[in-house]
Amino acid sequence: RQAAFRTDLSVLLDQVGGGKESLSFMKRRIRRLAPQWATAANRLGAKLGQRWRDQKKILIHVGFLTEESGDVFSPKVLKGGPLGEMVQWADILTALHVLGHNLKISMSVKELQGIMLKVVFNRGSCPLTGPLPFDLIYTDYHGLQQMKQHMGLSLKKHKCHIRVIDTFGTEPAYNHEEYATLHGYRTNWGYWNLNARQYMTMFPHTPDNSFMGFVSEELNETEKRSIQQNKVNNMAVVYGKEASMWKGKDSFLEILHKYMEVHGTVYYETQRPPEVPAFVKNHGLLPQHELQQLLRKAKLFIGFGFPYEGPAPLEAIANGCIFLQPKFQPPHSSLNHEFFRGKPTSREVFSQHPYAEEYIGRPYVMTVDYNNSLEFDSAVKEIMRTKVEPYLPYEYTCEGMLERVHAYIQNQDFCVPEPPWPPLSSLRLLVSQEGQSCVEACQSAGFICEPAHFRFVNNKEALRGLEVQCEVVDSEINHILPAFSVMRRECSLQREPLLFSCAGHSPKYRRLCPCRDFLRGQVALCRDCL
Ligand code: U2F
Repeated sequence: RQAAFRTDLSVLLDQVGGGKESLSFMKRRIRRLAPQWATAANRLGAKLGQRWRDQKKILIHVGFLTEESGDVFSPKVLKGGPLGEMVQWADILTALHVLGHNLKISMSVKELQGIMLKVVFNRGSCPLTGPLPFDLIYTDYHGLQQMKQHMGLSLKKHKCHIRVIDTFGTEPAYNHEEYATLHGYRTNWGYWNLNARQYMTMFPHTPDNSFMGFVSEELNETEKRSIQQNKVNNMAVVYGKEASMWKGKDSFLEILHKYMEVHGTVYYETQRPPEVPAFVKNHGLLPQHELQQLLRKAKLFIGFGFPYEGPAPLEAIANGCIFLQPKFQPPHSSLNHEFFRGKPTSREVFSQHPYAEEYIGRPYVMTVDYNNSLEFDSAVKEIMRTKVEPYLPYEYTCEGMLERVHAYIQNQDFCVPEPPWPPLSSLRLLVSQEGQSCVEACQSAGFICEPAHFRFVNNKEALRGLEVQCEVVDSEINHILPAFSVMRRECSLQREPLLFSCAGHSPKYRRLCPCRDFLRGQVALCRDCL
């Protein structure tokens, strides 16, 4: 069947159910952004014209909100706990619904079992042994574990249909069970032996994974103009809804307060948290739409290092603020920071919000060394002088997210060995420097690493084409391959396709890197990808 765009979200809102604060938060968000999604659906509809879109049967099982996973998130929704994951799931549900797919949604193991039982009843076929009644399954690491328990071996058989929503991403070396175990990449999460592109992240962290994202506020021209007229040049909002995020930040707050009125949205029960200085105007945790109003007036949104990589800086910039954040030197990673420890990635994080730094940058984002109080001081002064317009990268608009999810759903196929998407026309073969990853090598040439293209460059012809001097060409299981050592004139190809990795690097090796072009503002897609 052909999928038809939907602009009415009432069926979706009924499907999400209720009771828990996390679900109420998601429903409020879905309702609030409904007009924005409707406009986006119409625009994307016009852009795609008469193109056929398959309607898919999709199961969505949100594992981290189930009681069985411990659900630590729901009780903290109104108390300053993380909301980023709920923002993203609300937007994923909306995007799939708006694109016109057939959704079954489960937020508890009981619902999951109910859905599976209904399938048995309606079709007379058992999901444990028969064909999978879904084209796609969106879940997370908790959900994956639960589905393994309840579907047993059949999950393995249907693995290629799964998509795992994974905020910070999973690199191939951590995902391959045997390799991870043998080489010290074993963590709490990885080792599912999926194709690494089946993990979908919140920001485009490593191109080894697919970038799912979420959306932010969009403003029309009238709103943009009125925001610019009503900006209060000396008003700052601090990023951090939990008091602990303010701990030890007094000296920066003092400097900031020399120039600006400082606002906060820190959760508190009865008394002002001691971490928040008396001169700060604390509004308490605000509902999302009230936070947006506050950001519309403010000139500066300032981060103190935590939380990492959340949605709020994008919302601030979309509402015309400049985001000031600390540089991390040395970078934070799973090797040296508690928060990242045990996460299946060795990505190094060079600032609180690398996406804001690398993809948005000045004048909207200023990343400075907070240990240097002069630098900090002059950044604040510069921000007060600088005029910016509200800005939102296309990939974080509703239309951008719909376009990307549409492209994935219609084209990404992990069930066939040689999928034709992304098209080969987008491939640009490059060689990395020694010690450089393919993420960096492609980036420095204005491209992005495309793991789907490794299979085209993992051969002798590619080495010959590059005029690499190889005395031997062998094939091994190692996540930095294909690569060669100049010194030793050794060339190695990759024997395990699951270990094709953009992220890997090694000091002695130059890597063969399959890069591709990308659309401006939509890094997930190449020029011929749509
Ligand atoms: C990130 O999670 P957080 O929830 O801490 O991320 P934030 O950037 O603070 O923002 C989440 C949402 O909270 C909303 C705001 C954002 O959409 O509109 N909000 C609000 O409704 N009221 C307020 O007063 C203040 C903010 C990240 F997303 C997670 O993946 C990580 O686990 C976490 C830790 O790094 O950081």
